[in-house]
Amino acid sequence: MTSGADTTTQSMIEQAQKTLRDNDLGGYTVPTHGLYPFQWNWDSAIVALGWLPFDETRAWEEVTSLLSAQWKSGMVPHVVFHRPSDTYFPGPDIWGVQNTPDSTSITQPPVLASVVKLLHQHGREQALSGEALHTVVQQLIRSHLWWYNSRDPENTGLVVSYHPWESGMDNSPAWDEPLRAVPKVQWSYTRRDTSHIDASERPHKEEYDRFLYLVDFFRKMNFDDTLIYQDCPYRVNDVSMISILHRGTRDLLALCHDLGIENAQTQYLAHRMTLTEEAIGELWHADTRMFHSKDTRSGKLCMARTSAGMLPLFAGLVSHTQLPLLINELDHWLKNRPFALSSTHPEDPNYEPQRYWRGPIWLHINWMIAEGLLDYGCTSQAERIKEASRDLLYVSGYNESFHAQTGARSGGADFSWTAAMALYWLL
Ligand code: 9WN
Repeated sequence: MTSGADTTTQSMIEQAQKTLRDNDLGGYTVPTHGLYPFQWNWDSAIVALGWLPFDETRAWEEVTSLLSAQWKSGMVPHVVFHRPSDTYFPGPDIWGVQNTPDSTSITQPPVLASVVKLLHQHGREQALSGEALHTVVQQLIRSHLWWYNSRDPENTGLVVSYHPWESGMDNSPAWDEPLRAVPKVQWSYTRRDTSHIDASERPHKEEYDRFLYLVDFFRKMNFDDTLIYQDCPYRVNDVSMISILHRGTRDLLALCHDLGIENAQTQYLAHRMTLTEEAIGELWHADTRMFHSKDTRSGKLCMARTSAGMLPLFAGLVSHTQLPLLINELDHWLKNRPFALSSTHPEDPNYEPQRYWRGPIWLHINWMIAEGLLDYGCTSQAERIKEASRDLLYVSGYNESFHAQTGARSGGADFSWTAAMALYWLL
């Protein structure tokens, strides 16, 4: 006889699998229909983990379809426009990239290498192996070499991001200051996001005006990495990007080691990791006792307190002196809050519990922080974040994100990465 709890869990699993199947457009999974009708980079990486427990072949297809859009330079784009749709803005006409398949000209946090390592490690059928697996690993090596060479050409140890969309945390208050230096685009446009979702949950027009200025700028620079590095008005050491890249490189090198791939490229990646380990302290602030992004144009830290500041845990970049201070901050953040972890600290002046990356909770961020906590032996905090994440599923289902105070839906419904986190991590 199955208990009530088992029946509920079973039906949650079925619902999560159905969410992925419904969002499957054949080889790639859209985040949700309408609002996001294309393939997004870090969404697909997370979604591959969700496919893993019930369709391993399909999990690998998510990876290979994303990598099919890799640029000659090695960059894996942030959105791949495999087929047309008019429910999202800006589409391929605005980006002006002419590749096959079509894509945007920027990237997103490179969590893919860590995911590939997990698929290889936990896959029961070894659904991708031999030559095909080697091809994926070579593509990832090229991607990570591109990251370091084109986003940190001066060997500072800290790569830069050129657009809030690259961070995947579009309107985080961390970007308020660096975005102010970006002019507003001069042409008029019609947003599509606010026809799907209430405007109170989305970025403001002033932010979109600047997002679009940058899109134009990349096009005017002919997408040239060197020119963009020199002249981009927005150039930020994004602490989440840096942490995810660092963890990804570590996982990629471990995978290479298992597969017997050791050469000048892997040695070079290992060297780049040491540069990051030496430089990460620049992003630590003694008063807030956490990590922050840095605006490389002004040289100032972005002082908003955001969940990104916990991601160095995922990368193993927190020193033993910083660890107790950071954990103390986390404990305070979690204390007396029914849900966790808000994307912006509730005591930060820019906190808005319903507005996208200024408050709502995102489960893939929780997963990365919890993984990092486990690596550091902080099991009670990891368990607390995991339980709080599970609670959100039971309170309001497979949403894009969750209102930081009520746990209600924030953003789109029937969302792929939340269903994936349920299947891989929570249920
Ligand atoms: C722009 C798809 C993506 C996520 C990002 C999230 C949001 C897009 C948007 O949706 O960004 O890339 O139009 O708001 O911020 O993290 O990958 O789910």
